[in-house]
Amino acid sequence: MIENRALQQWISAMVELCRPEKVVWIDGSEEQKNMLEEEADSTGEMTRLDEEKWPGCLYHRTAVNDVARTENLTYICTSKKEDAGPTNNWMEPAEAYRIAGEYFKGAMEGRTMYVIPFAMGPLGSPFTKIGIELTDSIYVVLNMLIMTRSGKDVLEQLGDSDNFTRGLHSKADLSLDKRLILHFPEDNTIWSVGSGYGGNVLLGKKCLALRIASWFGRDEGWLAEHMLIMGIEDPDGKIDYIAAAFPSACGKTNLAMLIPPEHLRKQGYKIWTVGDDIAWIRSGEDGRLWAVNPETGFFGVAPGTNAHSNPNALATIRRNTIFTNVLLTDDGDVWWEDGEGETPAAGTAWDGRPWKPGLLDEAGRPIPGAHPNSRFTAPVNQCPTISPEWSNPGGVPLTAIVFGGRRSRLAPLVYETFNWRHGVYTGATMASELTAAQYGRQGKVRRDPMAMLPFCGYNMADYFRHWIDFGKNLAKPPGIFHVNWFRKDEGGNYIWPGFGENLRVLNWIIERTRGNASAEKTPIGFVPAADSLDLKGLDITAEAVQQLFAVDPGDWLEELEGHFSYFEQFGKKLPQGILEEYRALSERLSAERVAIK
Ligand code: OXD
Ligand code: MN
Repeated sequence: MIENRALQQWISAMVELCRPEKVVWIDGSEEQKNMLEEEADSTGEMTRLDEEKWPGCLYHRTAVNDVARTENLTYICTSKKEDAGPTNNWMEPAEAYRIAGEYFKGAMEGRTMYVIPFAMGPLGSPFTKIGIELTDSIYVVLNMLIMTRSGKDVLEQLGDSDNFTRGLHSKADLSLDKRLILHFPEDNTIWSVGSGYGGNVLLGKKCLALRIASWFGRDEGWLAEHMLIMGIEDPDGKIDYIAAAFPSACGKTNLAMLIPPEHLRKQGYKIWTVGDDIAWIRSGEDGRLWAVNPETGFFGVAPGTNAHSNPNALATIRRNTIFTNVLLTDDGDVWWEDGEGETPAAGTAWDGRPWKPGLLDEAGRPIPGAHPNSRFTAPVNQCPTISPEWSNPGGVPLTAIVFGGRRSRLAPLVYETFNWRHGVYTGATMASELTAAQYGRQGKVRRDPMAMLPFCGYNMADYFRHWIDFGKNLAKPPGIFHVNWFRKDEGGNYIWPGFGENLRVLNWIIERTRGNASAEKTPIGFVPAADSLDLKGLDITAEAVQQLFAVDPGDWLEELEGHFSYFEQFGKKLPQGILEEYRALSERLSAERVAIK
């Protein structure tokens, strides 16, 4: 099928290592996809859902010990440890190949090795990177067909070049003690073994489009970011694009597909979805930043997706979608907590056990039918709000970059940073409360710079430096903002209604970049002046609004201690610019505290 020598040699070596029974090339055709779906359904690896309710949809359950990304088993394998930095697990490359090589040895015996040529980014775009994933999982193939541009067009584009990411994946025996997700940026290689969970095994996504791509971005002068991209059309038909970084499961998919509340819809506001998870960003000749979504699918969290939180996601997943670890009913229907429709009387839970409503665990807590990190994989172009520009090889121009976290206290609903470098500092000190997408205690606050903590493929201090340098020569840099939809009052209730109403905040951001919205200066940045944020029709008291925008210098000085201890781990590598921002912020806060006293 192909004449690329580098590709042939690499595949031969991997075949020798993994010893599959046969090798099947994925060509991207509908016929082959149908055959694979048929096969997955007949072996029980996947289950076809009811054709009427869920046309073209399949269901899959992963092993119970394999339901989220395993960050503790994810490594950056560089010759020098300091190139991976203190926030990544590191393994010496030869050692990593040796250990994982043992796990891969004969791991595909009796199985098929699928060869998936895939592109991240539109074919022919200067943004695009090509990868080849070898895998023994049909589930991976069917997901990659949704999430990436895959098949023979990609091989044609690759030609005889050896410039492609070499991805090897085997489920092996799925045991946790033989699971490793290894990145070798110096070799443009990814090895993933012992898992079948999307974030660990769809190698185009987190592994290539973030970890490996961030490494290339540093060397080639661009940014690979954990960001959604969306367009906001105003009543005059002008569309502004923003890219926004939030840690996993903080609602990026919901925001990217937001439905304007009625009064804004009536005025003519519209949302255009470009991407929900990853943005590759380059500077254009016009001095602006341009962003591309390298993916072609959404791999979204199912629980909590309902007609209020995200009607567009519901419309997107009506067909040709793969559901993973949600509840399955006997008649081929799926369901998840905080979703739509009536709770089924019975079904099979994410862990394969019979389930019915009202089941409680030993501690008396409800047993969920769907895993909290259960997912849907759906094609981007089925989204009702998909932007006509989503596949534009040149990307879309960015008006603003938004950072956000899940903070019950401290951070105001929105603030604008003073300039690019202060914006970088704000991104670098982002923090969020943990959710189900990560292992660890839910609710605990962790620092997650630019939402890239689990995804930056090199030393995070060098990443901060790259960000600072990247902004230096931009003639028209986007504004950098911070948002927090999750602030709570003393009673523990969210103050801001969120969801569609977040558009009010995005509008303020855009108006601010146009010089139209007034703001008040605080030590951490500009917050909306009274009456500057449109609150028409919202059931929110003046006192609550005040709480939303409050910046307490005492609390922030405490927060700053957290910044400092976080930065300490980077030692001398921490860029001077970050330290200067830290000092300046500290001085502004101290002065403010004195003024208040
Ligand atoms: C994701 C994640 O799946 O960030 O997108 O974990
Ligand atoms: Mn993500």
